[in-house]
Amino acid sequence: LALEKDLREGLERGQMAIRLQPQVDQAGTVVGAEVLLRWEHPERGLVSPADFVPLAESTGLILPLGKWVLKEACATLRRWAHDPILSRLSLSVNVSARQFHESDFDSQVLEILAATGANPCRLKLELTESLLAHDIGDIIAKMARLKERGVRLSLDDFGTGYSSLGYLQRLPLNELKIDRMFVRDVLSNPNDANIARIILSLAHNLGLSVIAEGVETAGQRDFLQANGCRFYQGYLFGRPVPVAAFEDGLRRRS
Ligand code: G
Ligand code: G
Ligand code: MN
Ligand code: NA
Repeated sequence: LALEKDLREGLERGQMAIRLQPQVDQAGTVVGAEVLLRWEHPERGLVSPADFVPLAESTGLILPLGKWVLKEACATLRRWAHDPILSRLSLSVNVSARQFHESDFDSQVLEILAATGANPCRLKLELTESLLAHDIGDIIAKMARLKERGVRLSLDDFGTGYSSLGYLQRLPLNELKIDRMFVRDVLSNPNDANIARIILSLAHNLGLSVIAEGVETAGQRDFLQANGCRFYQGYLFGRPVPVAAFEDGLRRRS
């Protein structure tokens, strides 16, 4: 497969890059960022992970790729550690199911944290619901080991998958992330509005914080805020940008 070979070479030749998209609190203060992978292909241009993560998953390339993203994120956190503004931020890294189910995934993360010297409390892992369709005891053990060391855990794309409410209670999570599918029409579609409200009340009953993604308008933000949402991500607050641009933006803001 041409794309597979290209992707393997792309990783080896340094064509991977990360973008950071701000995550804000109710006051609009940036509290962190989601790390979004990009492939800067010499001919294809900027390729979205939506177009290569599925291939990377099926070929196993997601394992070195996922490690690379984690290293970049942790190296960035380490670089920020003594900055008065940036040291307060967290970075959220997407973890694919195949990556999480590697038998030593938890050890890999802890090793990267140790090697880079990043503060584990500043690292958040975004796990997808689909990842839960496995031996739940094993999943909980891995999550617990990471959480014990201070790593924060978020359940991404919440509401789109099959997570049973029974499991949800047992998972050592810190945060639920409301999928942008429900945020998009939250003001016009009563069904989506209800789902958003249910997720917020469920999360708060479980003692979890909630971040809404895909927030594009002040109206969406206001609705979510009125229903108890405290953290937001979306074009209203900022697009995914290169790390240097993200840092410059924050220095200008404060
Ligand atoms: O940024 P963008 O909208 O193009 O991302 C498309 C999809 O790719 C999203 O579902 C996002 O979660 C996923 N994605 C972005 N970066 C990573 C990454 O580093 N690892 C994995 N597994 N998925 C990622
Ligand atoms: O699956 P995941 O939640 O990780 O996907 C994150 C993706 O959502 C990123 O690729 C990012 O580019 C995209 N995204 C972020 N903010 C917005 C937004 O406000 N609107 C839309 N349509 N997409 C967004
Ligand atoms: Mn995500
Ligand atoms: Na999502």
